[in-house]
Amino acid sequence: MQTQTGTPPSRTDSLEIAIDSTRMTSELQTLSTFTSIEPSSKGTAVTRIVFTPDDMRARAWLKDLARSEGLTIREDAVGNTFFRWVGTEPDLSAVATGSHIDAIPHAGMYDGTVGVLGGLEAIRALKRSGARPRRSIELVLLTSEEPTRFGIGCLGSRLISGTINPDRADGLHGAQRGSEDETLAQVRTAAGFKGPLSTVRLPQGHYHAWVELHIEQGPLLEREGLLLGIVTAIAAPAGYRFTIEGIGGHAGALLMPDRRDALCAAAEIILSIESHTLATGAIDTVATVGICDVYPGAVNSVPSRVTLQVDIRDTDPARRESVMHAVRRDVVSIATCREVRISEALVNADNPATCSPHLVGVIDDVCRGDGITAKHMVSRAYHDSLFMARISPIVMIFIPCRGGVSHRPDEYASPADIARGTRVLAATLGKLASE
Ligand code: HGY
Ligand code: MN
Ligand code: MN
Repeated sequence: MQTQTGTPPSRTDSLEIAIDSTRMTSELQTLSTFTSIEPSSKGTAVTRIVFTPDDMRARAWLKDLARSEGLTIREDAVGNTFFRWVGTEPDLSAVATGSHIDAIPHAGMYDGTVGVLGGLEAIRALKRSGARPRRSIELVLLTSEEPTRFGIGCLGSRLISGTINPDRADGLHGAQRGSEDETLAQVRTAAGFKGPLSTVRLPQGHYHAWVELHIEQGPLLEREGLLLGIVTAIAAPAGYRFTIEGIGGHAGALLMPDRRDALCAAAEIILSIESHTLATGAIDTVATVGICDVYPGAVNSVPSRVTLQVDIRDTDPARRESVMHAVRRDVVSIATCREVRISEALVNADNPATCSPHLVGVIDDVCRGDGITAKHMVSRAYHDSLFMARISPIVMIFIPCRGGVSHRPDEYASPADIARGTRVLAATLGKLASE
């Protein structure tokens, strides 16, 4: 059977794996409609926050697709959903693939979804090829990869890997303005996911291997004219929340010498973060202040309280910490000079992950067989794989995305690149499931 993409199907151990690219393109398009569609001149903007009606409709649609493929379905207490193709030796540890379908506000339609629908199509392609895997192959939809709703990313895979305390997770409050009163416990229960979060945990060795397909979310593959990336390491993210408390007042009557302007102090902190990050001279050290909440937020009122949410990442956690130490020294002097109170709260500080050399080698072999020159590379975006690495050997497959753009409506990956990545994924899963 020839693949619809017109490119030769991948061969693995005499199986002919053909990807139905037309169907994948249509399914990605359908999945992108489960959103509050914002008019955007730059492509299909997607907003799909975890446990919202859009997310729940998308999950239901996906479960229908999986059911029609004869996969068994299990949902855990936080909504991680496991679609399993049972192998001929079901007691063996399974081979897993998966990603997320939640999307940050005004995002694109490929981040995460390529890994979920790619995993489903990889299973379908293996079934069509006549493969009879020894090990079960499991597609996993992971809950809340994005930090939008509860302020910390990868909640589902953190709970699977025991990287977050279940009680702390259940007690997380809404991180979006106006949602501070809701907790994860309330929201997940209302969405139908009940039971203690401690039951989400999976043991070391639960999976034989974990392989995630994802868009690169960076420009390197396209810039170097390469068609596929094999991730060898995932950078370590950390999140901090700074609260600056000054004295508010009338924008006209409160004279400058009497001011304790919280936003001006916050501005100095933001620039301190940027300058100390640049001062490392390391391209792998990145920092962002993506949220700045100003209270009371009136044009004619001096800001009395500001909350900054900081996202800082590095392949080297010690270097990441050195940036924060330098920022803290500045924070002390900013607080003193401006007579404001500045407090810091840790959201998360994670270690990087190294991908399994064996799994990297398996994908190298598949790519050689397909005549694909693959690039070994670091992922600076974090992914659920970062936490699945705590319980399983992992690897990621990257496909190019136009201009390296992601987390924007104009995020784009071509049907040919998606089909190629899916075919390599299918061949890899087929090989691993016969180990
Ligand atoms: O922020 C990240 O790296 C991921 O896309 N959530
Ligand atoms: Mn993302
Ligand atoms: Mn993602």
